[in-house]
Amino acid sequence: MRKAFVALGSNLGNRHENIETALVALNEVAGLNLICCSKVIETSPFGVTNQPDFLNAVALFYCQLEPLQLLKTCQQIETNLGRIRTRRWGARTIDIDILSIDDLCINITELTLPHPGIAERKFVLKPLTEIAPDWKHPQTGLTAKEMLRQI
Ligand code: A4P
Ligand code: MG
Repeated sequence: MRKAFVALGSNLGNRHENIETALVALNEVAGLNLICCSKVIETSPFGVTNQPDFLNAVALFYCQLEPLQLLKTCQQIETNLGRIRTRRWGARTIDIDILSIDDLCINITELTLPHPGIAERKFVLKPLTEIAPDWKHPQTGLTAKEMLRQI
């Protein structure tokens, strides 16, 4: 069965509850089973910096969904949790990004895998390294631990 790493972020409303609710909702989907989740960390906003601090976490799931089904599932849960898409990188109740699904490399309009921002985002690499230090980026061959050391 495939394994999917998913990044969660929230900087609006009850941030802890948003992350918790998203994890529960993902785990309730048929074909998704939570294996583990990192600690939730507080991080300064990256990109658009004049917005509240984020809580971030990374979770690992067994995934029987096709990649685009997983994307739609994440987006549906974002919508259910009251996310309103405003500007790119803006404040949000919940953001659910797919970091990777096994070693799949996908580059279509709706979905890029692995997620293109992994190597430059400490708020992703820190929790990813906590739960999977030896996870290897299929294109660069670098592990999570090595990428974290480089930023
Ligand atoms: N998309 C393509 N690949 C993926 C993927 N692997 N996972 C497409 C999820 N979505 C993917 O996403 C925009 C489009 O990306 C979607 O339509 C999907 O088809 P979105 O969630 O609607 O918009 P967004 O999240 O505002 O844009 P983006 O580019 O995903 O931003 P990020 O990368 O999510 O950054 N600072 C801290 N400290 N912590 C954060 O969590 N997050 C962001 C948002 C900015 N700064 C942050 C944090
Ligand atoms: Mg996103």
